[in-house]
Amino acid sequence: MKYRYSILNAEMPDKEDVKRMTPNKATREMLEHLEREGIETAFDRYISQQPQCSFGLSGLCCRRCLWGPCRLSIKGDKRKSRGICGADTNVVVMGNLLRGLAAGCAAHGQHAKEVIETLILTAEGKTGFEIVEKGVILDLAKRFHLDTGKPFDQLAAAAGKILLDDLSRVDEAEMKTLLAYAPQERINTWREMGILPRSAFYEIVEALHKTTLGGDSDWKDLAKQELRTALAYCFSTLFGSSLATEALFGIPRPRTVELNYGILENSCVNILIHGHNPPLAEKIIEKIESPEIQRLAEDSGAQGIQLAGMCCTGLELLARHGIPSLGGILAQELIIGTGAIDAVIVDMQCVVPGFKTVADCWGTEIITTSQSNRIPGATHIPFDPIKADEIALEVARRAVGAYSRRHHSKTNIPAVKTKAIIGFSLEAILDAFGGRKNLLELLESGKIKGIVTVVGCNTTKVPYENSHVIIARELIKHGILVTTTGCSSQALLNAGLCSPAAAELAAEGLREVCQERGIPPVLAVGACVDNTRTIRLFIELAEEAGLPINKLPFLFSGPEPGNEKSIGQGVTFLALGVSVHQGFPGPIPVPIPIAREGSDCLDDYDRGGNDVADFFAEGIHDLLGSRVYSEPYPNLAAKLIQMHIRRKRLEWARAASTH
Ligand code: BF8
Repeated sequence: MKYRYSILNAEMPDKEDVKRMTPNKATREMLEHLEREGIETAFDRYISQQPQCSFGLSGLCCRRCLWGPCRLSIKGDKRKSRGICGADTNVVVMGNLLRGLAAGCAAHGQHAKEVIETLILTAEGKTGFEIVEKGVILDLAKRFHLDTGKPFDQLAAAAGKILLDDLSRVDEAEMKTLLAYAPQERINTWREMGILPRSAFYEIVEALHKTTLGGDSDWKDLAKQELRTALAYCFSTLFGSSLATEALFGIPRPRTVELNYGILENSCVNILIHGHNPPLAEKIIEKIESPEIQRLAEDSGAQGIQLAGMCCTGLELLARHGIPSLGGILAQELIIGTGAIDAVIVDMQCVVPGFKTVADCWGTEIITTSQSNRIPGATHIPFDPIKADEIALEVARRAVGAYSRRHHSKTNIPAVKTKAIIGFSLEAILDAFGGRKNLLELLESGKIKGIVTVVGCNTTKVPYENSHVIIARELIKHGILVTTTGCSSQALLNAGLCSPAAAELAAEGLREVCQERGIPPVLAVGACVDNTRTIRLFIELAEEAGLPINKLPFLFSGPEPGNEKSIGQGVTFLALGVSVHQGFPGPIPVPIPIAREGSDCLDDYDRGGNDVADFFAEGIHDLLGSRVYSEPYPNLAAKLIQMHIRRKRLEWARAASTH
């Protein structure tokens, strides 16, 4: 590893490290191909940013007001331990973390808003969509204590309005989705701590308000706002998006798929669908199958149309339709760099600006469809749920029309394909294990040692996808079942860990269970908002055990944090009582080492301190029964997680024997 950050006890890779350590052969091939072509990607721009600012990396840079930026130091000159306004390191670190969480909550919040609005308009008969999973609405209606004797469409609209209210309420009231899904023990704990939220949008505003110049200077109160905002994030933006999407487009069921770069076809129109919000994408794939669009493709000389997905819209299409997804956030420039993508249709979030530059090198058509995500030079055809049919047709025509402009001599498609089973919704997981009672018994007997959800983004700060794959592989090797979402799931899918054949890599008990049931030891659960499925699984199992979630052998791991959205994921699980492992750079700050007194060696550091980091590693455990483990190196992280699972199993056995 080339770049060492002694103060953070971390190392970052150069591009050679990435090529050597990334687990997907196709990634390596594409990095080399683009290097030969002289095309720059995020992996190059990351090198040109070295060395990165240590203040920023450790959360000690405050640029919230116009007096700053202030760079706080905890060593050397004492006068620099506070910003110009007098804020100390705790306030700055906690405030930065809270602002990051609020931004992530806003992203998922806008996503939730669009899909919930589509649900309501559909229930009112104003769109060309249908509510295909009626059971989701009936279950919601029961949980929300609606009059289930009412006509279905009225129930659907009423349930949708509650989801929307939980997203945007300003008045003082408790969130109905939270009350409907969270375990009573947690609700009581959160109420006692004073962290029950009003709504996502309200808590975002309050988070920003509290962190303005001269606002809240009590870091412990900011920590409470962090937890409150995370609960709003979870029970509104995640639950709202995931449930409304399930109602509209169906609950995924397991199916076998083939994915990775090799599914692209030189002789077909290749269309990449990218972003997070599936309603328009659902309509587009419907239109792609229409005779008009198929004929258009044929007329331009193509042998067919190959759809592929990326990021979370890709994962939604993969889960429901088996449309292969190709990669996570850092793969977007590489995928376009194959030269085989004729058009990219993007909706919102995780669409990096650099990808347009790569697209321009190949003449790839970019079509943006969200008012929130514009790209200069792209074709913009904005989504409107009421006109979704005509918009989808226009987008499909435009995308297919791009095929005739492709330079066929310039394509480079890595011939790598991977098999996987996908579609493990909560219902599918429970079915696969014969119900929650059976799954709990498998956990209790130790055939399955624990369940860890490995999720989240990619970052250039670690060798691309290496941490996800090493951690998941080590966990299954030690009998721990893994669920996965987001870009992490893409890494694990492409690495073959979501294939039933991966059971061979698992410890004996887990291997037997997977082989008996024909399932993989790593279950691809869906998009990032579908972390709700793992949350609901943990809630179901805790309910079956008659214990709080924090007593069971579960853990959340985010090995390669990147987007601000990932902060809320981790803090949500913490609030639920599930401990969190964060890789590097963790959204939750790690203790900052202090240079040893009298030593002039730059690498001679003590562990140091930081009240905020200590709170997340220790203090929070007394309140919620969970804690944060920070470990950048994946092999060590896997060991740490195994130790956590072992400790939880011992506690569980002790609790059972005293019952
Ligand atoms: O919501 S894992 S980089 S794609 S934020 Fe984005 Fe992170 Fe990927 Fe989907 Ni999630």
